[in-house]
Amino acid sequence: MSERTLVLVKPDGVSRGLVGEVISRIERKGLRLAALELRTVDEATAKQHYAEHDGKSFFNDLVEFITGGPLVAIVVEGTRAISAFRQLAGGTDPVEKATPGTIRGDFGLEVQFNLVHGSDSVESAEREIKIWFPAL
Ligand code: IDP
Repeated sequence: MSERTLVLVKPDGVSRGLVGEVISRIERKGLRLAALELRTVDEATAKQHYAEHDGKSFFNDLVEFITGGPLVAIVVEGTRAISAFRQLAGGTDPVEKATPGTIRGDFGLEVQFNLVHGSDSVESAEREIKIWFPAL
């Protein structure tokens, strides 16, 4: 049951030098990299990616943060890749939800600056991969 998921190493992860750490954990889990690019994203793309959060109190801050510096967009594939990466990432809140041993649990402190994104369902993965890698 091979799946694809869209992973972002967000600008905080890039500026802290954690790209290699994240990729290493993806690879050690047994997942594969299908596409990867360092990119600075424009506001329209960021809003499209986070469309489900439009109208929430943190939406504008989130868009500003995600467009504020280069990020690394990755298509990850493998068996149960969507939930496998969500497990590697840990819960949204790096302190209250993500446990030690996860990316957010090991390296994060604040909800907004939680280092990585991973698609949360097959539908989200398909939608997000189209946004970031339309040629795939
Ligand atoms: P997820 O990234 O774990 O799937 P979502 O609920 O989809 O979490 O939220 C998307 C992103 O929005 C989070 O990763 C985080 O960066 C940011 N975010 C979520 N909730 C808050 C909040 O309450 N304050 C600030 N930022 C938030």
